[in-house]
Amino acid sequence: MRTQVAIIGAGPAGLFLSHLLYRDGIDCVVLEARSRDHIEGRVRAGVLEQGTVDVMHELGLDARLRRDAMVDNALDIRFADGLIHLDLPALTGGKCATIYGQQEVVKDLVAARLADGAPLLFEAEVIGLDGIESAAPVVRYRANGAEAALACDVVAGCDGFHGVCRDAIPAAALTTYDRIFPFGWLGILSESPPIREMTYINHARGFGLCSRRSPRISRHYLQVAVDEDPEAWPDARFWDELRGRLGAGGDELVTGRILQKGVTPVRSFVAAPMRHGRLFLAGDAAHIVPPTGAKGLNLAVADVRVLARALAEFFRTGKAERLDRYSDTCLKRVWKTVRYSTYMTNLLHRFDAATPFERQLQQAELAYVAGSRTGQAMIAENYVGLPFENE
Ligand code: FAS
Ligand code: PHB
Repeated sequence: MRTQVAIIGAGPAGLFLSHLLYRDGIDCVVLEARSRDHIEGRVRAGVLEQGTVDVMHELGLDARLRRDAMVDNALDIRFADGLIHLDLPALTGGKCATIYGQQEVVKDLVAARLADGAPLLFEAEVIGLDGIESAAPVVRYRANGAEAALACDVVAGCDGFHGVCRDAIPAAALTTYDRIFPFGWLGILSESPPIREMTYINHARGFGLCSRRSPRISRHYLQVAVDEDPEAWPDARFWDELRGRLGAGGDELVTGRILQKGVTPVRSFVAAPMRHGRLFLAGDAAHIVPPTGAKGLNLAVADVRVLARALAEFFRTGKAERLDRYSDTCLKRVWKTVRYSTYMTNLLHRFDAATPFERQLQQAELAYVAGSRTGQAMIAENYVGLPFENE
């Protein structure tokens, strides 16, 4: 097979890129290692920035989102000394966040790609990239028990943190930055109505988060040990601990059947540059941000928005200036997002190794935000999403 752009991975990065390129008349093939059911069943992120919603609207893919999504006009932070209520539109000149599960986004983008009759191969695992430093790279993959090759002009590495694309870049050409936090998030999806507001919790026993997916489905998280076994958390234990960490807000909590439970590590990782020859990394293949900022999916969209524009220029005019600026442009927003996600992670979690001084500092930061419109506006403008970078 041959195409202009080989996209590795059908997560948000790969799927959004495929639609942006298709709209611009650029041939691309998406190779996804897992099955359609698997990728559409993966419960992950849920908060969409306005920029992400705008891209879905631009692509004409937001019909279900407009029907089913919830709008977040506020954000609550509960801590020992009280409640910080962030009125998002008032703090950001009218902006808000949209709640719509990542798996719903994936379903919408997969359905549209298949409806276009555009190539999206499931259970097609990429096993190697050849010639990424040449003008004619080749992607080797395994499908239906046989090996195959896809010749292309450009490879988009959208295969997530555990994919193969980042490793195809020579170690000497890559600088990585890593911070692994000493805890994980135990997340559940439950058949229960969400509490009134998206609520972050700083509690002596650890962080908690009460989120939502719809008026009937909630998404809640508890800070746990990094190697916590989800099976050590029967439903009753999860609900009791979350109610305890909610404190005064606990009486709002309605329990229900838990549909999914899992532990996610909390880490920051950045690989730079996000490009090597004709290979361009996007999304989790290039960076991981702590889920505290609800940014992973949104950052993936921001990357491929830049990449799609650069590829459109390249294929239309042969000019590579935007492609040459791709990594620097994306990394500006990546590092600002790592900053915000790290700030919120440090603000809200229990750090066992924290000194008494550091614990006082954390409580003082919360007290400052509680009394400062400036401090609240910083959180709000990041939560709803920073402006896209001008490439
Ligand atoms: P993804 O990992 O989504 O997609 C990569 C795709 O590439 C996958 O479908 C994979 O199967 C495929 N692939 C991998 N190797 C391949 C190969 N060799 N050949 C072909 N295909 C291959 N973010 C938030 O904002 N909030 C959250 O609450 C949150 N929770 C998360 C929970 C978990 C368990 C995880 C892992 C991540 C979570 N994230 C969260 C981050 C998440 O939403 C990512 O940021 C988002 O999925 C990034 O999208 P992609 O870059 O497309 O990567
Ligand atoms: C979610 O709903 O999955 C969610 C919300 C806010 C976060 C992280 C995850 O900061």
